[in-house]
This record gives sequence, C-alpha cells and structure tokens, in this order.
Amino acid sequence: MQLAELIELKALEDERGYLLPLEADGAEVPFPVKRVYFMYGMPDDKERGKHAHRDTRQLLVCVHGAVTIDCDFGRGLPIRHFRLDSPTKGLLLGGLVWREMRDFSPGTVIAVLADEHYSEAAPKEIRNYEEFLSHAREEA
Ligand code: T46
Repeated sequence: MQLAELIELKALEDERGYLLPLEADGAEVPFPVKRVYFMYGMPDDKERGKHAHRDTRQLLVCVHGAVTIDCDFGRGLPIRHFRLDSPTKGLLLGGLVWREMRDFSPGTVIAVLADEHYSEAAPKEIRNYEEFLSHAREEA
C-alpha cells in the first residue's frame, strides 16, 4: 500500500438510489477491518486530525458532503491535498502520514475503516509534529 492513495469506489445505482459495497480484505479495502468509526457534526471552521499513526491502515470515505484532507509525509515529500466530495472517492492511508481534515461542507459524514482496534490505554497516534518528522526521517 502507498502512504496515501485516492481510489475510485463503485456505487451500484438503480431506481431506488445507490448502494456502495466495500469488501474487507478485498478489492476496495486491502486489509482486514477491525474497526469502523464515523465523524459528523463538524463546524466548517474547525479542523480534525493533526496527528499521524505509526502503521495503521485506513480507508476514509466521505459518505455525505465534502472534506479536504492534507497529507504530510515528512521525508522531504510534498504535502498532498485530497478533496473527498463524493462517496465514490476513497482515501487509503497506509502508514506514517500526518493528516489534517478541514473545510467540511455542512452535514458532512466521514466513515473510516481501520485495520486496528483503538486503545485508549495505549494510543498509537503521534500528536507531536516534530516527533512525527523525526520518525518519518528514520523511514526515508
Ligand atoms: C484519523 C482521522 C482521520 C475512540 O475512542 N475510538 C476511535 O476509534 C477513535 C478514532 C477515536 N476515539 C476517541 C479518541 C478521542 O477521545 O475519540 C476522540 C476523538 O478522536 P480524535 O481526536 O483522534 O479524532 P480526529 O477526528 O482528530 O482523528 C480521527 C482519528 O482519530 C484518526 O485516527 O486518522 O480521524
């Protein structure tokens, strides 16, 4: 898996609307899913994220609305900006990536599929930017 990759998801349409299937460990989600979480109710002037994970793999899908996700890889690589404005756009995050979510449109709902359980006792996020850069340099 790349550090960050925009993938196209296929929605099935008929006269009743759309159905968008995601097969874990399959074509759309290239890892076993251990956790799903949703984000909603974001004010448009707030940001979320601002941290990195050491090695958690995630698929982010903006089910409704739109969000911009800035992905900072450290390692001397340019920051990439992804606008998720359709449920058929999925953002795969595959490693040490500093992510920031901003510019939420009203009513935005984001679903995230992750390959790890969340541990409040031993959180795996790196929330200090300098620490993230230092880990990213080690991986460069
Ligand atoms: C990420 C971006 C895209 C839980 O209890 N369980 C969970 O599975 C998660 C993800 C979070 N939490 C708790 C931890 C905090 O007390 O929920 C609270 C808010 O989490 P956080 O501030 O990390 O949320 P975001 O929106 O800044 O970041 C989230 C994910 O945490 C993160 O892994 O990649 O979305």
